[in-house]
Amino acid sequence: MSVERILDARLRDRIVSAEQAAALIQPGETVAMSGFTGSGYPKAVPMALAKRIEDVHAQGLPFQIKLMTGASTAPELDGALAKADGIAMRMPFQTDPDARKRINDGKLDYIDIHLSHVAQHVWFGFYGEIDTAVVEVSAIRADGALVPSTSVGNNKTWLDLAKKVIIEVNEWQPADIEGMHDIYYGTALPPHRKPIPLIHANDRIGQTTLDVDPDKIVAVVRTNGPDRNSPFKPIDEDSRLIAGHLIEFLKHEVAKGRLPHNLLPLQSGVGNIPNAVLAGLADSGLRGLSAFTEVIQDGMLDLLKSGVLEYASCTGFALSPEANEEFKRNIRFYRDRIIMRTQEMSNHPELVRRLGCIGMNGMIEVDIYGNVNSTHVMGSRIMNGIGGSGDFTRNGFLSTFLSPSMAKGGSISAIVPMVSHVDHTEHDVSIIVTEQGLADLRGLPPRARARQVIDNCAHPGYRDQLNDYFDRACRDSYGKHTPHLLPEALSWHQRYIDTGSMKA
Ligand code: 0RQ
Repeated sequence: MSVERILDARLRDRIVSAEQAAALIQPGETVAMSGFTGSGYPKAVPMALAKRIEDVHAQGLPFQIKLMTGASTAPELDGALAKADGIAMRMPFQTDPDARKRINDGKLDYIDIHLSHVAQHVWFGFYGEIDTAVVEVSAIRADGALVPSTSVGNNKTWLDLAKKVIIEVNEWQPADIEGMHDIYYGTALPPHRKPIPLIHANDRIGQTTLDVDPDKIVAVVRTNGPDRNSPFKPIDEDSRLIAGHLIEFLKHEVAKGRLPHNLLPLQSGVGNIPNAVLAGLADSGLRGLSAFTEVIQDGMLDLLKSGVLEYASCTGFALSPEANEEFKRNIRFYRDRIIMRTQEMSNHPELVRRLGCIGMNGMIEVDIYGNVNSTHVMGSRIMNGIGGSGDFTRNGFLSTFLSPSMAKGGSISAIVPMVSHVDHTEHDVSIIVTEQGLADLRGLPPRARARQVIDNCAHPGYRDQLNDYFDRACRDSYGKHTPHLLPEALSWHQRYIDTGSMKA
C-alpha cells in the first residue's frame, strides 16, 4: 500500500495532471528543471510540454523554451523536448543523442559551462530571470518542506529564484531517501560570502530538505516512474588495464608518502572506464576510502557495500537497473554513508581544493604537452560537455585523465600533437592514463611532458609518427619552449574525415 507523499494540506487543491501543469509554461520562458546524470529529473511534465509544443507548431506558431538543469537528464526530458524542436537554449550539460544532433546541426544553442558555476551565474543574473522551475521530489512534508529525490543539482537555486514552481512527486523514489541530503543555505553573493564550514567530505552542514515559498507553487503532479538507469557495458580489457595502471600509481604515491594510506577523496566521472577503476579499487587492498564527487555509479555502491569506501558525497546517481534495485533495497544502509549536496557544493572549487580531491575523468584526446579535449570531435562537434571535470581538474590534489589510446577502432589516436579544442590546460592536468601506461606530468617542463605522453600513453601504431613530429618540431619550431609545427599539428584531425568514421 502506498503512503501519501503530499502531506502539506495547502497544496492538495493544486494537484493536477502533467498536461495541466505543462499548460502553465508559456513560449519563450526560461524553465529550470531538476535532474543530474539521469537521476531525479521530472518524468511527466517535460513530455506533456513536448506534446503541447508539437501541437502549437502544428498550428504554424512558434514555441520554444530556454532550458536549464543540473546536468544530463533522459529521453523523457532532453530527448522529448529536442525532438519537438522545443529548446532554443540549453545549459549546462547534456548527453542526449537527439539534442546533440540539433546542437551540432546549429539548430540549438548550447552553453557548456562548469557545473560549479551554474548556480552562481544564475544568481549573478547572467541568464536573466527564471520563469518556471519544474522539480522532482520524493515527498512534500506537512510543513511544506520538500524531500529531494535522487539528485539535488541546482534545485535549491531553481526553487529560490523561479517565479512559479511545478513540483513532481515521484512515488517510485524510495521514501527512506529522506535524510540523505544536505542542503546548505549559507551561500551569499560577493562581497558577502563567508567560508563554507565543510572540513571533511562527510560533514553535514545544512538541512535535509529544500525550502520553497508555497505561494509560488502553481502545480503538483504525481508520478511513478524510474530514473534513466542505463546499464554499464561489461568491463573490457582496455578498461581493466587503465584501471590497473592508475591503481598501481596511487599505491606508489602512498608508498612514497605523498598520499595517505586511505588516499584522498575520490571524484569519478561517469562511464565504463571510471567504473572499471572503482571495480579495481575493490581488489586493491586499499581501505578506508572516501569520495567527494558529483555522481555515484555502480562501482561506488559496490565499494560502499564492501566497506572499502567509508562514505561518499555526491549530487546525483548514475546507476544500472540492478544497482538501483540494490540501492532501494538497502536504502537505510546507504543513507548512513551517502551525503547528497547541491551541485554548487559537490563541485565547489574551495571544497575540492581544501579536501584535496583526486579527479578521475574521461577525455576525447590529449596532446603531447598535456592539454585535454573532453568535449569536441574535430574541434567543432560537441560530444557531451565539460560537466564537472573542470571543477576537479583545476582544483583537485591530482587530476587524472583516462582513455583508450585510440578511438573508432584504431583509426584515430587519442594522443595528438595539438588538441583541436582545449577544456583542461597543460597547467591543470597531472596524470594521463591509457591502456599502454601512465604519464606523470607533475613538475615537468613541456618537452619532458611530450616524451612521457608519447612513450607511455600513445599506441605503438602511432608512437613513431608522434616522435617524428616531436623531433622535427624541436628542430624547426619558431619557439623551442613548446615546440610545434602548427599546420601539421592540426592536420592530424583530418584523419577523421579520411576514415569517414565521423560523417554519420
Ligand atoms: O563515440 O558514442 O559514437 O561510439 O566519443 O567515448 O570511449 O565511449 O568513452 O563514454 O567515457 O566518453 C570524454 C566523451 C568520453 C566523456 C567522454 C568517441 C567514441 C564514442 C564516447 P560513439 P567512449 P566515454 C562527471 C565528469 C566530459 C564530462 C565529464 C565526457 C564517444 O568522458 O563526456 O568528464 N567527459 N564529466 O568513439 C573521435 C576521439 C574520440 C572519439 C572518443 N579521439 N575522436 N571520437 N570518441 N574519443 C560527470 C558530469 O560532469 C555530469
